Amino acid sequence: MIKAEFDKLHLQELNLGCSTGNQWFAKGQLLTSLSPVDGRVIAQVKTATKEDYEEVMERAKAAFLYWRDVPAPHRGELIRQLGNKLRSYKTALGKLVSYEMGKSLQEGLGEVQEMIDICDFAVGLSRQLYGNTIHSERPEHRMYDQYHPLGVVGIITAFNFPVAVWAWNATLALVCGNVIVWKPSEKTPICAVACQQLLNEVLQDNNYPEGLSNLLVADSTMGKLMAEDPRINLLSATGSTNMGKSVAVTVAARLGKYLLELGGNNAIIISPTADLKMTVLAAVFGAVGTAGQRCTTTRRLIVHKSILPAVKEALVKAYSQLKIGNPLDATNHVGPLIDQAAVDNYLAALNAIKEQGGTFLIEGAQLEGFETAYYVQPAIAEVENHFPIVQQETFAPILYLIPYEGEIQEAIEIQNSVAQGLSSAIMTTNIREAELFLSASGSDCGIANVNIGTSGAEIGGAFGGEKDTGGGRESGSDAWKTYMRRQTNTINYSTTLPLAQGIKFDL
Ligand code: UN1
Repeated sequence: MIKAEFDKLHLQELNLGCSTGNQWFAKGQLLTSLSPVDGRVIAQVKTATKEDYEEVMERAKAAFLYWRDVPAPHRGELIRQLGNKLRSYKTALGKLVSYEMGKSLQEGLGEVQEMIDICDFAVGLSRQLYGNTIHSERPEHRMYDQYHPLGVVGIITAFNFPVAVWAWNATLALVCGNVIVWKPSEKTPICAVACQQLLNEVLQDNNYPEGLSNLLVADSTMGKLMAEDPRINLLSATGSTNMGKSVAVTVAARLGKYLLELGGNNAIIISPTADLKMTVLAAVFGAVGTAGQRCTTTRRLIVHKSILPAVKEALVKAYSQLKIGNPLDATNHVGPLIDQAAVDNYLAALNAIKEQGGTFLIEGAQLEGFETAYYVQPAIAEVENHFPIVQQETFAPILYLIPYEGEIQEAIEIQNSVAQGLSSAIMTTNIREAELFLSASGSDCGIANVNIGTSGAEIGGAFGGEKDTGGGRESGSDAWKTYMRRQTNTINYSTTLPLAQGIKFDL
């Protein structure tokens, strides 16, 4: 089946993981992509070397000099065509995402839909890169601010959203007049080759030059090169907090710009007035969707003691209905983890929960009888928020239950008492609780929801979070401003030179 999808994505001939558009080259070692679904080899790609990187950067720099002068709505036209291309390849790309990453087919298709949505957003944006006009304090003067392209935008993405997170960055960066250099996760190189190939086809249709969109399939040393390189004007990196801290230090040392979207430790507060049916649906999708490997995955439920027995009962019932198995089979809810290292982390976390005093409502285990050893049982554990294991993000389907007894402030305090600050939610029908949760003394996260879960954000909002999540914002709202440089302009159309602040300087 997957071979046919490959052919549809025009991947038959490609075994090179470095591209500047039409041209593919790479001198590095072969990287083998194995599917976590059935353990089969999907394909091999040659990785990019340091020398290949130099070639890419030279072409990217040259392409920027051309692209920055193309009017923004014309840049938007390229993205409009990319959106259409993605519409026609949605099934093929969605299946590839599901097969290479292991998420359910529905979620693979959903990821491609996010790409299409951000294309639509970016097309509109290409006519709305607005600055302000400002009234000058000096007579016959005019002031405004405007936004110019930055240059080369580096994009580092993680395996869990192998195509959508690239699209969030790539589409905005391109309509803003930048060129892009993408280093995808080594765990999902074929998804990256497919995206680059689809964008290449659109670039070719428009006779655009090499270097506008570049791909570097390589290991993390390539990410390090990008972080150190002053030719990368913005480095947007998605991944673990450890990775982000290393990127931040390296980029900051050269006073460069970075945009970080790192780990989450997302909680849903369940108040006594919550609609239990909606709550369970939100919690279960949030906890087991993408097998717990979203940065927005629901990791903690902070439940009022009075409804804890009812919540537990409903969760056990819902988990007993979960179907675990091949994610390309649309009847399954949960696919495999990405690889053995992920399974090891999951098992280590289960041990740590026991050692630190937690108890299991649903025991976790590595499952047998599947096509690979990466399928695991989604687990639920009763814990205390301060346990070291609860404080860290384990990229696996482990849901923590934490009770609170008093008022909503206590639940908010627990919710905020972690290092990460990405996504958060409250399930309540009490307007006072909801408003407090959203107020300055409420959730400290970049995303705060009422009566929906922590994951599955729409592209229209700015996406990202505070504290150890890195502070960056991608995707919608005015996140585009990060991809541009701001300039303040003052024009004097009088015949005199009055100074600001009323200063007199007569000669
Ligand atoms: C991620 O896990 O890095 O909000 C991105 C969500 C998705 C994006 C997740 N729209 O769950």
